[in-house]
Amino acid sequence: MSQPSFISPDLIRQRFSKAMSDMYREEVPLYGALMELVEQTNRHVLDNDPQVAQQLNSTGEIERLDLERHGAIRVGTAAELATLARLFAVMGMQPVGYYDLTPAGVPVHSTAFRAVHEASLQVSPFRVFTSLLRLELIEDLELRAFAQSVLDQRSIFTAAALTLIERAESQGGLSEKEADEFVDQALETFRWHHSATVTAEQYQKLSAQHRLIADVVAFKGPHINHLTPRTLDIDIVQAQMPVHGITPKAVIEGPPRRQFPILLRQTSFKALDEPVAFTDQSDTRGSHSARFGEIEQRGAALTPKGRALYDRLLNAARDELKDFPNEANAARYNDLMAQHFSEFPDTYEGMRQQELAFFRYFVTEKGLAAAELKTMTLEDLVSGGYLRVEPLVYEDFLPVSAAGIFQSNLGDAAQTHYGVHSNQQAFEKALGRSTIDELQLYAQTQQRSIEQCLAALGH
Ligand code: OOG
Ligand code: NI
Repeated sequence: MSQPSFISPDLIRQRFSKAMSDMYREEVPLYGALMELVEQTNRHVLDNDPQVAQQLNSTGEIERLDLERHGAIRVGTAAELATLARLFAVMGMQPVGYYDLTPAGVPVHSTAFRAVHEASLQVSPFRVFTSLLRLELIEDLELRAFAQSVLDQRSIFTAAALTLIERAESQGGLSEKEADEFVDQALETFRWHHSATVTAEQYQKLSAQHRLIADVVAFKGPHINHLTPRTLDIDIVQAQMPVHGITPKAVIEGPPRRQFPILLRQTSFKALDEPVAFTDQSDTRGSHSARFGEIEQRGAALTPKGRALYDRLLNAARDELKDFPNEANAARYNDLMAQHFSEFPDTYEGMRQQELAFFRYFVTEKGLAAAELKTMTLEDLVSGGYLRVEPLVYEDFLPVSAAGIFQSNLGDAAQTHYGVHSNQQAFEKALGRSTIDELQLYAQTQQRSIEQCLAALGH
């Protein structure tokens, strides 16, 4: 029997990401407006900033830029999370990182499903920030039991999606035709539903406990709540949003503006009020707000040392602000961030020398032409111009930023204080596997690139 030919998981992910974007553009017209603004901004930056254009060209990132986006979903049970992990695995996406959102008063913990190898990321960097509701944080036991029973009754995957997941697992992949069907079926899990699964009164009770609990429990599935394009200049987009009738949140999350971007900067517009029908209503006279718009700018991935410095400076600025950033203190927050972050070197070479960021190494023309380089160290090769470096792009999320994004959509009233904290073990038990440490992935990519360069130079 001939070997069946399977389509690569990377291509399934690429197709799925496109299908998701098409679906969301139809569901949320403002998403289309935001995409246009981001495209215009990116074109403007590429035309006017030769350094950025050159960097994106030389790393190949230019090819993924227009495809690049992340989505976010929230699920209610361990079984849902575990099956999602299997669904994402069909598309080559693994759970990377653990994010605890309870310090921000949001009763979830999360991971990001994404591709893990640089070659796969190049085909499609699509990621999904996935949160699991922590029902144990609902203090009202009756309400907790009610939420659990509603969640236990729903099935968020189509029968065909489940069959195709099993087939992919047992065959070791999917054929072209199966992959197309898988994309169609998987998409159904993330679709918006105008009809809720609870009565208006039940919804109110869940929502009064926490708006996020209502969002997870009262609907048929984990509707995608935003899909975020990557911009090359988030400050331009932030300033342009109001011109396009879109109101951004008060501050951009993440590091301040810099010459050489690091990690991740994000901003969003507030969730829309959307009509829904509760089970005791015949029409969509109710309303629910969950879906919002977000944009982000990605910069260099930081080493553990760089990340510790980032966390220290961010905390120092926030401590000095003495409050969550908001409309009233936004200008002061931006000043404090700029002051504190002046300590973080703002050149790639400075970050590399101090081992604050991860890099990818490339052999230069000069390196290829040179004969005897065997005795040179990596540093000699870089300073001699035989190798050049580009930063590795940060592929993950930031817990403080994620908290800010959650909060701007839930309203400040939603800042609950939870006594419990992170519980990665419980999360991984629900997930059915451990999460991958993102720092190791960057270290491996950097190491592979060094080894490839040294091999190419005959070391
Ligand atoms: C996720 C919020 C976090 C990000 O990019 O950090 C987030 C959610 O609201 O479900 O999207
Ligand atoms: Ni997001």
